[in-house]
Amino acid sequence: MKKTTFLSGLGLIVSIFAFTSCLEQEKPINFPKTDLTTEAMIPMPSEVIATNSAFGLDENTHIFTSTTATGFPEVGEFLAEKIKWQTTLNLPVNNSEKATGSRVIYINHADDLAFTTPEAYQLNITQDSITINAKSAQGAFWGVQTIRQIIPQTSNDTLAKTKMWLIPTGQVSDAPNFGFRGSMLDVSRHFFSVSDVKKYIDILAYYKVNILHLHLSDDQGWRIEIKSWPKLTEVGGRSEVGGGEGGFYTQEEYKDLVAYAAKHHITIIPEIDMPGHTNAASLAYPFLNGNGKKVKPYTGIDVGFSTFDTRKESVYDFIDDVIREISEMTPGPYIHIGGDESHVTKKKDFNYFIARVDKIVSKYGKQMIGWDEIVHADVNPSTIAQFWSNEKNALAGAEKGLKIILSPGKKAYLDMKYDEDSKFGLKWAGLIPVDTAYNWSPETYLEGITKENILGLEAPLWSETISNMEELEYLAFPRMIGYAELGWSTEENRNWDSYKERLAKQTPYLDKMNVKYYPSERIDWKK
Ligand code: TNX
Repeated sequence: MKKTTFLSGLGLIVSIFAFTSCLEQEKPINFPKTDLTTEAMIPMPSEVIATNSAFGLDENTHIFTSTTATGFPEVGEFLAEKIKWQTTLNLPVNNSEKATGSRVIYINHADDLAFTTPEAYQLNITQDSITINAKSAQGAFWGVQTIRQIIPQTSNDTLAKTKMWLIPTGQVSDAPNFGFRGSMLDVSRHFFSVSDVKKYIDILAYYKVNILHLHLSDDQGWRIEIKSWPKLTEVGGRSEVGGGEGGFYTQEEYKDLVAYAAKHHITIIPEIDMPGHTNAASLAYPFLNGNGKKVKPYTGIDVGFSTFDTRKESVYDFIDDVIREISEMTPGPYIHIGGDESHVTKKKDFNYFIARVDKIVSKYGKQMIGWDEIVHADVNPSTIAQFWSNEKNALAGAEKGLKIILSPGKKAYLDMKYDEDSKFGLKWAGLIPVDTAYNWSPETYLEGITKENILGLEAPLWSETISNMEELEYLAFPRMIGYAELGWSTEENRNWDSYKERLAKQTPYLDKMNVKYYPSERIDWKK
């Protein structure tokens, strides 16, 4: 272990004395041999060293955190909550009065470590203590996920008087390969409730995903309340694919989702797709429409027929209001403005439109993201292009110096069927079985694009064919777990044979979360 400052704050020091004196009175336990390197951790950490003994997590274990560093006590509370869920143990957090136990988990702010990114963490597990060192609460939070993944399912009831969950000892040093690791949910084609999205966030966080992009508007429905334009949700929110009732998030609900994501160290990226994919907005306010046709409600799944009128000033006033209200509710740095498949917008109008919207997004202090079609417009150098299908666009974007998010349809589209028999999904980009989803490298996928050009990786889940959580989970899992590893682990730490073994052992977690994942036959699921 490198030199660290474990002990921050007098309270922590006092409590450790209390623990040490208790420790002396306890009989040594003969722990069975363990091997931290063979634990089913996903994503695979950068470095794992096993020391072959165990930390006995039991009712006498206490959690302490740095108390002055922002967010650390909350990370401690989060760990306590999840340990309770996993084991029923009710562990005190930063409570030295209750400190009668023998084992401690420290979540420690370690500023002096040469962590390369705020998301890095180190984990040191001995028989007596587990220490997470991190320079930010986010790093500590990812360290907590690693701990959760190595707590065994069952306790060992023969070693001591109390039930003990034996955590293998050793060290983990870990940092993400990409700082942007995301998933997207299309809540427009079919609406998904706040509680559905929260469940998705829970699972993403467990696998260290840090971005959730919400596709909030499309031809079939507008899903976010905009106070200055109320008909967007009153009229535009009342439909979805197949004729269902639709729905939308009030601003309060959206803020609640953003806060829930933040508690899980996940940034929400809101997307308002334009100038195409705008039938629902134009249905609410017909002056926006630029395709020359009468606007009617749309519940089909074809794309490319709608457009805003890009040459009308009032359209930009409308967009200014929408971006302002959304920016005010979104603490994250990004606003996604869509830009895909605007097949009925003339090229020069499209580029004019994107450049104007780019300026509006900057005006509200945000960084714009658009689908790869936006790269030909005159945009800010900090604007980001999301590659989904057109490699030339991605290259042109990179040549301009724009960062690229990789979401290649053929590899990373969660809405593609696994195989011909898949119950849900589309197949325009091909079939994507679990191994195809995993076996590619973001670093080298696009010729001419290097790691420096890449912001990160995102796997989108479009919802034309799914309308409830069970169907969502069928398409998202297990593939999303593989994308989490592709985003976090370096190329030398990724390997299908190792991954498929570790994936097979995710069943206790997925089952306990009641996730209806697709039980691919390519995985030897552990029951
Ligand atoms: C293409 S990907 C779209 C979406 C569809 C998706 C279905 C992208 C930027 N546009 O509008 O939902 O295919 O797979």
